[in-house]
Amino acid sequence: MIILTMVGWLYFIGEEMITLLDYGAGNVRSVINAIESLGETVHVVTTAQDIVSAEKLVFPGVGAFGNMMRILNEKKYIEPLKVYLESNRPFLGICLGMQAMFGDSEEAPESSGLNVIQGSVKRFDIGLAVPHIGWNGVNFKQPSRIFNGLDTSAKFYFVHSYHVVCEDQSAILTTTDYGYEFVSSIQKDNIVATQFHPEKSSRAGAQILKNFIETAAVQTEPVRVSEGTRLAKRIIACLDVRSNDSGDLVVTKGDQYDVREKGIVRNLGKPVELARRYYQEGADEITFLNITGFRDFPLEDMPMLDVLRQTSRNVFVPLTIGGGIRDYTDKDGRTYSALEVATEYFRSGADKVSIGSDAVLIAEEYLRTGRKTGRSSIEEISRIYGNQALVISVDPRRVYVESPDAVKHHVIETAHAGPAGECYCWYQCTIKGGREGRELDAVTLARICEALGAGEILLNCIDRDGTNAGFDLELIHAVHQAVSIPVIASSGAGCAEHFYEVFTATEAESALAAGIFHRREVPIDEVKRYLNGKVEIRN
Ligand code: 1PR
Repeated sequence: MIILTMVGWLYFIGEEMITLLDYGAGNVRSVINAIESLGETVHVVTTAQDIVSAEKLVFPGVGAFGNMMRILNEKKYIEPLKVYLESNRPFLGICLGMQAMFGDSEEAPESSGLNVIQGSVKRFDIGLAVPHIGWNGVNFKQPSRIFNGLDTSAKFYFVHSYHVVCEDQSAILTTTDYGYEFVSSIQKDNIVATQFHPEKSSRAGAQILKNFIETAAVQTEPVRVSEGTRLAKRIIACLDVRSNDSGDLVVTKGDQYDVREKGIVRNLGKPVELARRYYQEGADEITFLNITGFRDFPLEDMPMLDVLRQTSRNVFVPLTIGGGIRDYTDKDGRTYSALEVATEYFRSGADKVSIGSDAVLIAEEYLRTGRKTGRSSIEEISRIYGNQALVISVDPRRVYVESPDAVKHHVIETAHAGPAGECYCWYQCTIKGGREGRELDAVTLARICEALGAGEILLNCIDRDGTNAGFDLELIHAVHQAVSIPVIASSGAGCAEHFYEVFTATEAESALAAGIFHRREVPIDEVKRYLNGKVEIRN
């Protein structure tokens, strides 16, 4: 069937498939993978005509609002999108793809949105960590077929600093609570859009995508009116990856960052297989750290990109990758920017990237000059992909001092006295996987990185890494106090009680572990069973 629209666009409705609008920023691979895992074929938009001709259109907005609208304008996709939306064919907007439906956004006041739903986009203004990252629930406000088969306790993965303020009350499908109640999905006839990421929301998200695809499904009434939602504490599995001495890419694990045992790199399994296992056991996120990235340039280390591609085909929770994100000149003199490395990671299936060594050097430069250049990897990546996509991985080591003013760094009083009975310490930043200590403390680093655009801190601790002695609560508390972005507590988990301890004694939004999961000492589902009823988690 061929249809001529009022504004002259021709479209024909042919074989049913899902059309996906990829405007070239961020990770759309996971959306494609999630839809394909349901047995559907995905056609990626390459021309404006593809949008107008689509049967069912999915728009996974990624990155920052201003950049998204600029690219949509440059590609001349705005008019076709409006034509599509007016035609009332099935549409699913995700995250920024939902925000694009509105008139404008505080994130980029100079850019206009599509303005098909009345309202605007505002930054969270709350006393909680922003971005809002993690698994939260929804309060149903109207019937919808999109939530068929899901109960009111389902949680979905959010990662955003801005949310819509929907003036058209009839378009509000769900709300979510984070500091206050905000609109987490909208529905207007066949237009549905969610602030959360169905493609990263495990089985609950797959159900939403299935409901979107099966347009014949009946509307369901909300089972009951929910009484507020709560953000879950996240349990993250971390895979330190490197080539072993035979050149195979393996998951390894350090003991205070020393990954060799009797001179041989520990081999704890294959990255893709382990990631899949952790997903099935209930990990809320998976992090890969390419631990030799500081010396092996990741774009020459293609197996790591392949690990991401393969993992994102079967693992539908967020994937973070770190290691080697920095400017680099190869042996032929070709220069790559940190942004290019990050882009390659995103396009291979990463949802977030993490920067370690380069962040320390950037913060040192900032302290020296007192000004932002706008060109550091932190600023460039967060500008294009949004700060929610950028994690800073910190590798600090405890240094004891006798008094609070013994050094110019951020010193804390500690309950665990040093070897000479010192009651104070600071946390020295290191680079190159702990090999080189710098004159910078972890609290100052975190503060500067937040100011430059980082969205989350992955807080390791060399002293605790691999010890099973529990998280360094003093370090976590000190860094969390200094920033308003979420903090991932890392290093030292030895039992399920340690997770309870870190979530109750500190404000950490999530906790990461490696060794106990790799060695099957305490599986993820056991940690969750222990926390259930004591701490808000995703079941
Ligand atoms: O500096 O940007 O190239 O990034 C390199 C990345 O690799 C950094 O994020 C750095 O943390 C990481 N890394 C470098 N060397 C090592 C090493 O172990 N030799 N791993 C390393 C860091 C620490 C944690 C670990 C937790 C939990 N690994 O990620 O997973 O400590 O372990 P546990 O539960 O067993 O105690 P760049």
